[in-house]
Amino acid sequence: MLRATILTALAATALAGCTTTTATGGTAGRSATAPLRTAAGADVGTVTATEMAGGIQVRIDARGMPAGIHGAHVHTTGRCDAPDFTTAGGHWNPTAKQHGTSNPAGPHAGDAPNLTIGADGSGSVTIMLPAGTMDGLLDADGSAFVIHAAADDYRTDPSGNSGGRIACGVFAAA
Ligand SMILES: [Cu+2]
Repeated sequence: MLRATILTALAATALAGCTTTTATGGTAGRSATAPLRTAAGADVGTVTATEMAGGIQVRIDARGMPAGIHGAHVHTTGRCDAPDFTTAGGHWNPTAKQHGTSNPAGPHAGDAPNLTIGADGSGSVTIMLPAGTMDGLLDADGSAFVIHAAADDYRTDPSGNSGGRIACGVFAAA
């Protein structure tokens, strides 16, 4: 009986510790990375997410991609099964909004500005996801970063008319 009481007390202490850490922002600075791969398995870059005071900063470093403007988003499930990456699910949307920063009912937490790929096939951008948290990004079913074939119009629900999914990466704690 005494032993059970002590264990219960220890468990309560551990839970309180977690809560305190989150409430005080003690988790700031945690990061996660997602290796971007095409349907054929080619390595086409890396996405790095870092928790900050104003949300999650996401840096996309892409290479070996078709030149042009591409929609780019955090998707809700950490699975990137070729060839179409539909297993990544829809956009990360814990607050049940519609798609796009130009949509009055938006945006999704996972919505991000378009990625511009140059003539050499590479492109980089650093963005901020103000509604993002690392606990949400790395929840039980994880999350993935997806690059699309076409530009995101920032307005059309659910995916901004950004076309097929040409690269995908699953976030893992770094
Ligand atoms: Cu997307």
